[in-house]
Amino acid sequence: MSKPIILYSHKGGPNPWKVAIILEELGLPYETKFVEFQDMKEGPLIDVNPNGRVPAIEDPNTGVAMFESGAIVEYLVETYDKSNNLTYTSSPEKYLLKSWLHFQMSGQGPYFGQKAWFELYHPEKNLKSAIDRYANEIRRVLGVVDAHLKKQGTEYLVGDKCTYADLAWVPWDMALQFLLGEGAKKVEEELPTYKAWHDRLMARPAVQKIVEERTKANSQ
Ligand SMILES: N[C@@H](CCC(=O)N[C@@H](CS)C(=O)NCC(=O)O)C(=O)O
Repeated sequence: MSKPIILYSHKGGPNPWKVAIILEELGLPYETKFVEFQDMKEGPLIDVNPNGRVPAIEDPNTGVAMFESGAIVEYLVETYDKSNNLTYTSSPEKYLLKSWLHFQMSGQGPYFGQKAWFELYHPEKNLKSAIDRYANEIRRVLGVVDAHLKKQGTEYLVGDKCTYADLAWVPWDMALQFLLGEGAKKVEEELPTYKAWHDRLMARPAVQKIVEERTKANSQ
C-alpha cells in the first residue's frame, strides 16, 4: 500500500466519517475531498457513485472505486486488515459482524437520518407523527444494542474485541444530542449498557483523531 485512498466526504454528514474512522483504525493513508451537497450530482463524485452521495472512495492501489459506507468498510477490512484487528475470520463471528453492520446500515442510518429530515428539512413543518415515529425508532434501535450487550455480557457487539461492526455505529450515535435534544440524556440514562459501549468506542485514539479532524474541518 503506497498511494493514499481518496475519500469523498462531507463536513456535516455522518456517513463518510464512518469510513474515515476505519481508515484511521487501519492506519491507511488517505486524502479527503469534501463535496458540497449541491455538487454531489455531478463529476467527479457521480462518476464513482451513481447515487451522488458520500462517502465514496477511489483506491489507486487496487483500481477499486466504490460507494455505500457499509460496503466500503467491508472492502477496506477485507483488503487491508491482514491481522484481523477489526474483524473475525472464524464462524459464526464473521457472519454476525455482517448482521450488525447491515443492521447499522438499515436500522440506524436511515432512521436517524429521517428524524433529522422531518425535524429540519421537510417542507411541511411540525409533522409530529413522522418526527415521533423516527424518534421512537432511534430509542428502539439503541435499545436493541443495549439489550444485546447486556444479554451477552460483553463489551462489544461480536466476540470480545472492538470490530468494524461496532465502529460503524459511532458517527450517527455521536449525533444523538443533535437528533433528540433533551431526549438524548434520557436515552443514555435508560440504556446504560449502550452508553458505556458508546463511550468505550469514543475513547479509542482513532475515533478521537477523527473527532478532532471533523471539528477542524467544520471550523474552517
Ligand atoms: N447509505 C448511504 C447514505 C449516504 C448518504 O446519505 N450520505 C449523505 C451525507 S451523510 C449525503 O451524501 N447526502 C447528500 C444528499 O442527500 O444528496 C451510505 O451509508 O453511504
